[in-house]
Amino acid sequence: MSKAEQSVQEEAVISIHPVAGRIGAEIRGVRLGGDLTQETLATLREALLKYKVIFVRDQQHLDDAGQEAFAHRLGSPVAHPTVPIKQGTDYVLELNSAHGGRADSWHTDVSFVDAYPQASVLRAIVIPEAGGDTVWANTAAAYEQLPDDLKQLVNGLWAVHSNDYDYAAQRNQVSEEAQRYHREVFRSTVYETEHPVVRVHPETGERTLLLGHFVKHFIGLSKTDSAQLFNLLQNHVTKLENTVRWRWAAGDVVIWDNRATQHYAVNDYGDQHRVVRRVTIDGDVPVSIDGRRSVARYNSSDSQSSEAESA
Ligand SMILES: O=C(O)CCC(=O)C(=O)O
Ligand SMILES: [Fe+2]
Repeated sequence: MSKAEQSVQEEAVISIHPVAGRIGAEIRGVRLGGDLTQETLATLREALLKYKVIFVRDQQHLDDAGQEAFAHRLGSPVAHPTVPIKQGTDYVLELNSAHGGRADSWHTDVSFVDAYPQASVLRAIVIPEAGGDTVWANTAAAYEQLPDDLKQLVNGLWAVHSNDYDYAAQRNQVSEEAQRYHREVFRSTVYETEHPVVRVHPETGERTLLLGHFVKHFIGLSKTDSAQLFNLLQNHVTKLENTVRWRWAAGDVVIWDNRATQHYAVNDYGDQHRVVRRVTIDGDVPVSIDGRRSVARYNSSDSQSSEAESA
């Protein structure tokens, strides 16, 4: 690279281009990595809080280590509680369509633990020629758009989230392999956590709806009532006006605020190969409108260890 080209790159102006009306912006003029300036980092953070999900094209220079180094700049990366990390990495979780890795139902990442990740950084490795988009929904806008009477209903409501949820019921097509993976790996340790349905965002102060497919039931409601209320509320979260859809290209990096969004990986690409890699950033324990904190009430490895101790 000549001196002149280098200085053009150093001076590259970062620009922000909203993608949908209520969520999502593409950031141009940035080269992600562990060596970002404080100024660039502040710009990214601000955009993330405002737009909830930010898209960066053409980050082919990043490898797994580079993705992890970038994640370190956003906070403390954290491994998934049950799914093994990709070999040779510290935190990378790979979703490979060839091995049943298709996240085709609406969720907030890892919401079955109390301090679930504040953000996820997802990098596209192999993308089908057509299909395989991802959709994000803005859970702050979803709360804001609720009619007042529904706001009253959810303001004091709490839900139990677990990784032992009904995996097959939430999807149209589920392969044998995916079901086995869910049973043997994903819920190898079972977690249950009580979260407020309305979480106050720790940085923006916005009220967000905390739902998604890890919800088992609402506290104080029967399974049947819970299911109906869940569908009603989820329908508000995932209204098209509230979403943004991204057409991936290999080398894209997408970062979302996991405290203010849900997402869904569209499973419309059949046998085509799709691989994405994720690093999540540690989060804090949610707080309700009335200042109560989420409670982790169970995890099956704890109960095994206490049984072992008492035996
Ligand atoms: O495959 C995708 O686009 C998203 C997968 C997902 O749910 C995640 O990485 O958290
Ligand atoms: Fe996810």
